[in-house]
Amino acid sequence: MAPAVIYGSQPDEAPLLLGKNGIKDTYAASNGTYDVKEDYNGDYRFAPIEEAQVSRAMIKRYFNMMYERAISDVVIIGAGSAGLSCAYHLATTRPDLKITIIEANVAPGGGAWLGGQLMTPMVVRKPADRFLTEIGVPFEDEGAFVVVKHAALFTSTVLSRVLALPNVVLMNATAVEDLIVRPDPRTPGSQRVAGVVTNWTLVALNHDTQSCMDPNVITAPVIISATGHDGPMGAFSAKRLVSMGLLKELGNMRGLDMNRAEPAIVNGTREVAPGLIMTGMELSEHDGSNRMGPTFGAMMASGIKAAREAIRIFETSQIVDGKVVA
Ligand code: AHZ
Repeated sequence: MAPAVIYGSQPDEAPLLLGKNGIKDTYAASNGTYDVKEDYNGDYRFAPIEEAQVSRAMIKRYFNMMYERAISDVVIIGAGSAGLSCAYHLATTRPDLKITIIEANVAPGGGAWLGGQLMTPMVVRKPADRFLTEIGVPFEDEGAFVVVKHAALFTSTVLSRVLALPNVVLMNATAVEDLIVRPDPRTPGSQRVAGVVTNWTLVALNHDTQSCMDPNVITAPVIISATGHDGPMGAFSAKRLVSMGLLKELGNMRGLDMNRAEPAIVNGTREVAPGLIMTGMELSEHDGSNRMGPTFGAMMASGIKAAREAIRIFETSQIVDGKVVA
């Protein structure tokens, strides 16, 4: 049987051939052969590496990815429970679309690593449990709702499913600082959101301490904002729509009512401004709807609805070079 190639075959990354069982063998590489050994009794030996190979392995992939995604099909702002659910549904339904997720935090997942009051279980009201079944998250059935034993089981599963999809990239530690707007060819006289303005989050947090540090841009015919309710980073697009005159005023998130809040978020998920779909708790700030507190079904269902809205835009628009032209 031919040995398995376990490293890339780029000239700056020696292709390594894995021997029988991968336990100990001689590795053949373009620059010679060497021994490795998987020995946990004090003689574990790695294949050799040059520091520059590590740098180049990262740099070329990351910057090729940025180059390629400068024009994306869909940008999702925020990788919380709504943004990730949206990314999963959209990327699996439309594998032809290049979906780029921008997450300001180093750790994707937003507020979905815990349930409520820093407790671990996650409550999901039916029928949103169907999404858990689809992505393979086990739960306990309590009748009208289900409970995942740890919120992190949901978040790590949806995150790993999303990241494994070939049409999705995630740029974390990257903040959306502004929106690109152009005259809307579909509605004369109105503005269309046509992309995002980004910066490394650590740079975005330091605009007041340094001289001008200009941003980068990504254009896309559809932007999906999933930045959560107001907070240090939240409700970004809703607030920006107000400050640039595309929304009169914020509705402001109302007090907690689980029964009103969850359907309001799911059913209200829509294209709130041409080119900009809003999902998850950011919508409560835009529309002035209630919060639901620690029940997460609406985040999953709103994410799915946002994905469906995006598909509708693709099916009804003429798009050239990442721009809606008609
Ligand atoms: O870091 C933010 C988080 O991961 C990210 N984000 C915010 N602003 C950003 C920006 N650029 C890039 N300018 C940005 N990323 O967006 C993510 C939002 O995730 P979240 O978990 O805060 O929001 P969600 O709507 O997905 O889930 C809300 C969960 C809540 S809050 C709540 C309540 O308070 O009642 N109830 C539920 C279920």
